[in-house]
Amino acid sequence: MGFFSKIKSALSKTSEKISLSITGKKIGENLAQEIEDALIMADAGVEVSLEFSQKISSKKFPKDATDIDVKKSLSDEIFNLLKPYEFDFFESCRGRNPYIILVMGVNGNGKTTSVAKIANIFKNSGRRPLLVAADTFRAAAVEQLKFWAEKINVDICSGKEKADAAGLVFGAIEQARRNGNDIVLVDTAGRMQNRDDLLAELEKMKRAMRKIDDTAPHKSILILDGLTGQATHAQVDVFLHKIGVDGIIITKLDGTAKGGALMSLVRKYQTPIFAVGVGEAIDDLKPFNARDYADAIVGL
Ligand SMILES: Nc1nc2c(ncn2[C@@H]2O[C@H](COP(=O)(O)OP(=O)(O)OP(=O)(O)O)[C@@H](O)[C@H]2O)c(=O)[nH]1
Ligand SMILES: [Mg+2]
Repeated sequence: MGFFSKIKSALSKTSEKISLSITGKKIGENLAQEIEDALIMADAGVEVSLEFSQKISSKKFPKDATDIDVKKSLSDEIFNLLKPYEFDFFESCRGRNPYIILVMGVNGNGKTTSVAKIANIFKNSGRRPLLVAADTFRAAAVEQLKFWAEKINVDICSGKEKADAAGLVFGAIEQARRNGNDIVLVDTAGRMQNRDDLLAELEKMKRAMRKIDDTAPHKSILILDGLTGQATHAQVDVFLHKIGVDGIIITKLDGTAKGGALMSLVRKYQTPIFAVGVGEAIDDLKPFNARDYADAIVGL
């Protein structure tokens, strides 16, 4: 399935209300209010929702304009907001060998699954990823990553339960160098943004990488759960300022009615969107495409 049909079905819970707010409606004062309400319900944020609904209501539509024209107009606003944050993540991961990617985020957001999905895309483009099971807190976490590594047939480096994650990462990069892995993907333990001790552990992992390559990590990705909607802002705040984030991945867009949160996120934090998760299967991670997202979310 192409990105558009996939994102369209994934976003259907979010787009339903936005689309209904426009479908069959006459262009006028009420329409703007309904669009604003629908966008707010979708977690697009008050600022964006108000701005876009005002733009639509002040726009001079031709007399014979239909609800499709309104949808196209709203889609264009959303597109213009998001386009600058579309990012060719997979192509960008070049120029360092191995290219080291740190994946982090709050518990259960989809880190491990995303690591597997990312690795699979790299593998299919002819690269040789090494997965690092740096979530050493839980034996089950290592098993979960091993399951994926086997399934997609990529290399994995894991240590003992409760092993020091930073030491493991250091060893993994050495292993990658020896064995010719050109991508190192570090899966880390879930950590709440209010746990300073766990955030410090991430810093320690970064220092361990830098003993080998002082430009590492080459990408730090924050994984956000689409079900959390705008409440992800608190997570972005902390990871951005305390650890550093190069880009975000929003998972579980397929299960949420809050898929508009992408709009409030980029408006507030201006972070690139590396990819979106649209399901549990291995190929359910897609590079973000602003046009398709915008059309899908208004129900075009
Ligand atoms: N529907 C759907 N489910 C997803 C998506 N991404 C991840 N999941 C599911 O979310 C659950 C948690 O995913 P994990 O990858 O284990 O999350 P995690 O961040 O590694 O979790 P911890 O290591 O416990 O912090 C799993 O059941 C995944 O299958 C997605 O895009 N869509
Ligand atoms: Mg995990």
